[in-house]
Amino acid sequence: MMIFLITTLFIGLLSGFVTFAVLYTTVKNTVDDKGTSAIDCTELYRRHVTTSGVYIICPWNRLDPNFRCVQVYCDMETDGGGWTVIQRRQSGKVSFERNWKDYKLGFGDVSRSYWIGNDIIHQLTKEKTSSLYIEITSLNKTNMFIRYDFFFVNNQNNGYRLNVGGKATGSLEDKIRNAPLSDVINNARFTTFDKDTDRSPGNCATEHRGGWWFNYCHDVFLNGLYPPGHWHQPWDPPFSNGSYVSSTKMMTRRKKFL
Ligand SMILES: [Ca+2]
Repeated sequence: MMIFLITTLFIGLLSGFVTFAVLYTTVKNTVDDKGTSAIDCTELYRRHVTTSGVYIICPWNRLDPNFRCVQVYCDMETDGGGWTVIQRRQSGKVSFERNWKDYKLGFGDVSRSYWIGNDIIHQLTKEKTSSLYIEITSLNKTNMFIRYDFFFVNNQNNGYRLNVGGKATGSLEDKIRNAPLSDVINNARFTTFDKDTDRSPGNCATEHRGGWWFNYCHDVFLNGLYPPGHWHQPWDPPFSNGSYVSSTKMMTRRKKFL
């Protein structure tokens, strides 16, 4: 009996140690010496972290009751680097057909496909000095992109309202602002299947199977059903449906970086 107890205790301690060692190694590999308290990837870049990958950022002030740290993907190469990736699709393994709470807090796998969380997007953009970069890669590996000089997402009380502004540059047309009136999604609030804030009599998130900033409904929608599902108008034109979309990426960077 005694030997059994000692063996059980030993195995317990060993597995605890292994778990700790794995966690420690994972975290250690994703953060450099100064990286633990960076508020975003822009700050990490300023600290000379120039390799794209998964890092830990803490977007809230330590005194803020909402303070928490999260793993994110930092793009340190595109357009000068320093970008915090807020949305990424690389396969259909992660479903984007999610409720309000999931979109609020974030979901998915930061090294592949994920949504960073609307609270975090607000936190990253609330200084109102951020820009937005969107990239869509087609099946034949052509990258198309657009960069908005201004990007701000409101807080939850204001429905996570989307606001892009300033100059838009890139190979994609500005379909967030320049779409038929009922499809303009700039200034739209966020809608999920369990929270309808769009102007359609139905629910655009239910109809198109993903949460997003909808009007009635959209010409831009990066959270639709990943192929081979029917993904309606990811970025129309040129992507009137998702069958030629291979991957997408949305990311933000504070202007102070420049
Ligand atoms: Ca509606």
